[in-house]
Amino acid sequence: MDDLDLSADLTPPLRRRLRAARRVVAFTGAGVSQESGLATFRGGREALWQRARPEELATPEAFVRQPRQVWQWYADRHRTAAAAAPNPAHHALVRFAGLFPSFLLVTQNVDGLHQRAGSRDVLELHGTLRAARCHACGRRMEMHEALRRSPDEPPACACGGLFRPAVVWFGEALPAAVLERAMAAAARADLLLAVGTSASVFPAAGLIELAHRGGAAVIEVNPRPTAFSALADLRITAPAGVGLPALEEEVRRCRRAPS
Ligand code: BV8
Ligand code: ZN
Repeated sequence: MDDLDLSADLTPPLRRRLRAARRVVAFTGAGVSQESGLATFRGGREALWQRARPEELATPEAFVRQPRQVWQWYADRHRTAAAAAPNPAHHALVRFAGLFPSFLLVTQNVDGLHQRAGSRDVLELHGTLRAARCHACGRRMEMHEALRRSPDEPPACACGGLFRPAVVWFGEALPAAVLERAMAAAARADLLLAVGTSASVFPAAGLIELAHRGGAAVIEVNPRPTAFSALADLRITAPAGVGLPALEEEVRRCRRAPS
């Protein structure tokens, strides 16, 4: 599937909303990095969780119980993310930022590909794989430095604690300021793009409902349905690397048209 023609999918009311939209939020999940070769968490054959269940690896309890295994899983994901390249979906989102007066990219991903594609001011709700932090005192270090020092087990901190990836695990609170900013933007948005997310993890997934309740148009870009598909004003059932450039084409057409 190369070019996708969405012209028949956009109703006149939706076109009017796209033309008038001023405040836009893009909310992304693992699916936006799938075409970069990174495994998603659920669904696909290669899904990360099929090899290991979330509670086994992405929780503080797992880290305390089996620090080496958790560290090695993230070391592996850091290596694959560092070797991956942003795909057309990431690049399209960089261009989207220039189409509206206000645009905010909120991601659940920890792979840093949005930033490497050139997106600025990315809100990382679930932290980042590019940094490590001490599980006891919070001291931070670049992940590549932590892995250089200790590829097979978590490096020890001067405080006696162990370094862990600076991601948010299940049962851990999301960074409060980041979540508040994302929620405030979603509640005021005219348009929310939900791209490549199963919308199955909270409180992040709550952003979609929040935007919808605030009156935003919701566009979902995902080859498969999700729990929030019913809220969507438009569902683009295609890979994000195909669907987003096609949507960008329609948005440019709507916003060039005389108001
Ligand atoms: C919290 C970071 C409370 C690490 C992740 C019991 C105890 C505590 C909490 C809970 C509990 N039970 C439930 C909860 C809430 C829990 C939760 O939501 N659980 C779920 C499973 C029900 N949430 C939490 O624990 C959160 N914290 O509640 O703390 C608290 C409050 C105050 C004080 C203390 C505590 C923390 C949640 C964050 C967990 N961390 N990751 C890491 O990455 O390893 S979650 C993990 O799943 C990823 O971050 C990911 O972002 C997230 C969601 O997954 P998606 O990104 O959506 O990816 P997924 O694979 O699911 O879907 C991919 C989609 O893409 C699919 O729909 C597919 O169709 C589509 N796709 C595929 N290819 C493409 C595509 N789309 C487009 N193009 C393609 N090419
Ligand atoms: Zn420490």
